[in-house]
Amino acid sequence: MCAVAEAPTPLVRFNQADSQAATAMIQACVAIPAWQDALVAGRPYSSFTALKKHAVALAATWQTAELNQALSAHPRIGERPTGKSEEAQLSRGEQAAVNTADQELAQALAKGNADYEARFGRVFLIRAKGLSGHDILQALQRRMKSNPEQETQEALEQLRQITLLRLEGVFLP
Ligand code: 2AL
Repeated sequence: MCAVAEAPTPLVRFNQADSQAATAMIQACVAIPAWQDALVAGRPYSSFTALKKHAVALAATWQTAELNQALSAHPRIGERPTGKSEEAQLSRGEQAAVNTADQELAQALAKGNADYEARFGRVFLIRAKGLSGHDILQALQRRMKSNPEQETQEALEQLRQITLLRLEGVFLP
């Protein structure tokens, strides 16, 4: 018999790494250093479920300041980043169903983004995974009718969902 050593799971690596390496594993989930630090400080986790529970509880405290901080990791819908950074790669995957070759759609999204930024003062944020460009445009037009407070809550909810999706991508590859 030949015992083959199994590669450690991402959770085991996360639990055992030094703080810097552990932070690097989850950094691209959301650009909020306080969330990253608290998640790392909460180690070790007995399961991904336990880790996720802590991540969700931390995210529930986010307000406008955190939302603005996080937007650096979320390029505009329709402006798929070409970079090699982990954030850029994740974003490309999430926006994969947005057909940027459709000129009419691309123009409508660009105008929608500009209108949204003029009204709310920050980039339009949506959990894009699985949504077509038309779905996203529809959501943008619906959310343009919200008042600023409602829309901040909606954007925060979208940010929490993107963060969780990215976290699942790290630990349940
Ligand atoms: C994004 C992004 O990069 N990934 C995603 O789900 N949403 N950006 C955005 N402005 O909503």
